[in-house]
Amino acid sequence: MTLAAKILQGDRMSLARVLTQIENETVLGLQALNELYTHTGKAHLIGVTGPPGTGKSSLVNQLARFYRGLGEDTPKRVGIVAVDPSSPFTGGAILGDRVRMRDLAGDKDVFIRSMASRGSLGGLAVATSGVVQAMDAAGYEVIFIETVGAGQAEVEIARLADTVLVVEAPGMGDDIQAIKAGILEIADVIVINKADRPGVETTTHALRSMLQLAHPNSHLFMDSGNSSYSHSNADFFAHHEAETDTSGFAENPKIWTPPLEQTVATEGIGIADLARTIQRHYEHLKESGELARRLRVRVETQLDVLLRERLIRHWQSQIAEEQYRETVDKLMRREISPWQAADNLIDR
Ligand SMILES: Nc1nc2c(ncn2[C@@H]2O[C@H](COP(=O)(O)OP(=O)(O)O)[C@@H](O)[C@H]2O)c(=O)[nH]1
Ligand SMILES: [Mg+2]
Repeated sequence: MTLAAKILQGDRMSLARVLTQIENETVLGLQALNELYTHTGKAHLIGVTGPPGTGKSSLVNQLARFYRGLGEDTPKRVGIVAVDPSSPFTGGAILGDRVRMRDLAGDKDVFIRSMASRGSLGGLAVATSGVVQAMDAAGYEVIFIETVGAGQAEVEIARLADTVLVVEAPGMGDDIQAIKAGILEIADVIVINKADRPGVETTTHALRSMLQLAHPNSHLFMDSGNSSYSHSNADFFAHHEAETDTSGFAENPKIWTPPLEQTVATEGIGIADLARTIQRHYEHLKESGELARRLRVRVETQLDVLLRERLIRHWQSQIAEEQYRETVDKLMRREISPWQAADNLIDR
């Protein structure tokens, strides 16, 4: 029996082994993914991102407990992928996660995997997507993708998800500029965790202002035909306008308004509400056709990365090292331009 077949039968050991193969991009890993791919596309992928220390792992732990039946009648199987794009080591942050997610240890319907940086960012995103696909095929119905930090890497990885939670915390609100507008743009739900700490209102207010500042002309957006879905913070602004002018804009089922949710992850406060909001977003994605659209973008992105990789590898196997060196020498002597050099090396 192949590893993939064992995974489809629910064998955790085989899944763990295949995930390692996928991370290392081995032939065995790729073979397994080929076999597993037709079984993917069923899981709800939830991205969790935001600055370090805001409580992402604690939140994932609580949400996972919720999905495991603490707050729901039908328990779901939960997969968790913790990605650290900043570190090549599975060091401190991940160890901390283990402690935060201790509650889930021993539950055979929860699968936790940590991934650290290896090589290129594109490579990490592809590896993460492979790991998520294997978990999806293995029957994990809700899969969390937690990323550390708040840079471009996080945005790339968060895009792998259907629903993106951006987690912030009070105190960081004082330094609101630190919150990258880019990270708010990809948010489907904004979570203000550590709501037990002073300054929650300040942070909430600051985040609202940030969203409005990012789209000062959002009223123009509101007036335009709003039948098309826009994954934009303008929707958020529009919602607040709608609350007062009762234009009914917010009632448009095709428009998603990224809500702000307050939680205390360490106490489990606000988790049920957050889970409901996540579910509402998933329903919205399905009803509006946005789920299919995001899936298509994801499939295209993955295909593009793979094509690029393979084309370069193919090209490298065709070209003599000697010819490459000679071309660089010519470039150094300014005999040809880099554009000519590239052309020369490609259409020989
Ligand atoms: N006071 C308070 N502390 C929290 C809360 N959520 C998490 N923490 C603590 O904040 C620290 C960082 O949490 P962690 O989940 O590792 O954050 P991450 O880096 O975003 O994954 C830990 O010491 C948690 O116990 C909360 O809601 N309130
Ligand atoms: Mg964490």
